[in-house]
Amino acid sequence: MLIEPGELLAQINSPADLKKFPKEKLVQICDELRNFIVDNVSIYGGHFGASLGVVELTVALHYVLNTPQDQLVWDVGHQAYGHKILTGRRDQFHTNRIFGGISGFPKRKESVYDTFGVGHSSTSISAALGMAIASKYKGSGIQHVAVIGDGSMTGGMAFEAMNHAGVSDSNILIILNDNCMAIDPNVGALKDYLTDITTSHTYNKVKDEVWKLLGKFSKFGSSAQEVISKVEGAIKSAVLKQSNLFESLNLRYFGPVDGHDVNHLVEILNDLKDIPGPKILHCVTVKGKGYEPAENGNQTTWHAPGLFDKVTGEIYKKSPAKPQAPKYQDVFGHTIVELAEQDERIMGVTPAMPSGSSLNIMMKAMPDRAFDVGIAEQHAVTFSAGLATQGLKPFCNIYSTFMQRAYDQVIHDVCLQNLPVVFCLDRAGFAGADGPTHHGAYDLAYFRCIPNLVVAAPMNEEELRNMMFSSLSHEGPYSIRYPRGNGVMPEWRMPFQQIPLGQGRIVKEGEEVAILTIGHIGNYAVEACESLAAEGLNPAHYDMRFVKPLDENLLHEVFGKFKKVITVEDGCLMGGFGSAVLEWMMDHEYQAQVKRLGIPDEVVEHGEQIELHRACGFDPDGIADAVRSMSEVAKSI
Ligand SMILES: Cc1ncc(C[n+]2csc(CCOP(=O)(O)OP(=O)(O)O)c2C)c(N)n1
Repeated sequence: MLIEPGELLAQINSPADLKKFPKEKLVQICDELRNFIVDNVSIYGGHFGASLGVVELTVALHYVLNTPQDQLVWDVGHQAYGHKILTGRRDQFHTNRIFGGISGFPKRKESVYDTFGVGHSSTSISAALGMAIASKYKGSGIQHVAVIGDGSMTGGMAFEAMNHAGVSDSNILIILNDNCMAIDPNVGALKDYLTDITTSHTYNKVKDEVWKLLGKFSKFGSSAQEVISKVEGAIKSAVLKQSNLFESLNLRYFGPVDGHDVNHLVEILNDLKDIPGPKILHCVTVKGKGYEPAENGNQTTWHAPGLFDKVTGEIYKKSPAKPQAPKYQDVFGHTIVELAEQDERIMGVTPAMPSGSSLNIMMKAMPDRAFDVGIAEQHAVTFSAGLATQGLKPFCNIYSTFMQRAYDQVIHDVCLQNLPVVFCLDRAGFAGADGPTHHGAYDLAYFRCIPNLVVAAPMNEEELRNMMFSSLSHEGPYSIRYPRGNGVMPEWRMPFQQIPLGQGRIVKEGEEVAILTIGHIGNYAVEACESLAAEGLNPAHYDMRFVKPLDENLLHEVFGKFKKVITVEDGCLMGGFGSAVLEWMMDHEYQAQVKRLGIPDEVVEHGEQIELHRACGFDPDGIADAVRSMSEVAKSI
């Protein structure tokens, strides 16, 4: 079903069309844009609250800037739906995040208006600064704007970039979109600070005076600029500098302003165009603005609510007839509490993903033992290392894709010192609709080469629990990766059992071909074996459980018995589990025909997980096909 845009939005196929409207029409355009987002996301899904919160900012930016020549960089990009709709993608918007459709995030190859590919947070200031300095070097006078949320501002990269921007002599404009939320409520001292300056009366009074002066002078060219600098210098350095974090980094600070007053935003952005140097505009917005349930309800739920009834605000829930297997993240969330009740060394750490990782269960049950440290993966890892030096047992839960941020910390701060941190890598393997920026494709390969680090992956809920339990008696770092979504065991609360380090298991005896799997994807092999049985084929199946250390006894058994081996992993083929098996085979001078199934060396786009597994040939049919293609029995049938 195609959603009809409103009367004015229907006429906007590019920012140039938007500019044709007089300022008086901008409020109506914002309303229509907001409605279009609500209509589409309620039916087709996607991120929600963040885009509603920046509707006015998006319209104002495209109204004032000369995009795509002027460079607009969105941080994370989950809030850029309005931007996509105004920049020529209105009629494709219903394909957002769907296999073969447009991406849920800005993407350079999708549009010239998407100046920088995003998905991971806190990159926008660095990227925009690079662009600004490049344009200065080339002598072009274009504008550079980074739009960054208060959550993303907690990421170290944002600070590193501001530290550079403050001495850069560039004209970059940073827009801080402050809605007090990350996915969960934002955390940390910066959040408190932003709340303070947003609500302080004295501060705002002084700021308003400065603003008025700037407004008066900025229109009158360069001599006026000098006056501004002097006035600013006198007032700001006396009153603001000591008290303003951004000013002390040499960024001119403007705001806080109401991020939902589109006409005022247009005025301000026009004024700021004439003010040289690096600057920051602090906009106060409301996540979910304009859609009552999202604005006033649970903003975390409405970050990405799934499909919902636009009129009643009811989020559709599947109510399956028979009991469902739980999500892996919930098995983690409940199990860590269960273990922590028995073992007082256990602590929980998440960088800004309490709900996504289900660590919020522990944060609620044991608030002094579970920490949301902000969007700060590097810090989360080294902070965990610090806890471990003191005899504690931190479980540091980070999505596989975001762990890429903290690679050096894993090596340098944890593994070289052999500290007993347990890494739980959620969303490992294909992430699904979020696409390539979020696929947890690389962790098996990038963890496998680090000394001391155990690399484990459960095939089901019971194994996840037992690996968490077993990691407690391990003296060094231990990683456990599991995918997004549900497991396979509705009855999952089994008593804990030790899994000896590096011990795999045989799932099914068989003949001719052996399938070796790692992690949850092993369940596809089970399905494949079932369908092959109907054809008279009987491959063996091994759940290896560990990529490091590999189960050498099991591998001797496999390569002693089978001359045809298939490895399956929901991870990159280069350097991953299959590579580990091949290396082992060569080192032990076995000869076998080995077929590796997994993620190829290319950027795999977004889609449902099963669609992507199918596209890469390791869904149940793909595994069955691999067995058929290797099997002499199959050829003789
Ligand atoms: C490096 C990294 N860690 C975690 C995430 C997951 N994530 C996506 S959006 C988001 C919250 C961003 O908050 P903010 O920047 O304030 O934007 P808002 O959603 O509030 O508009 C988080 C933590 C991410 N995208 N990148």
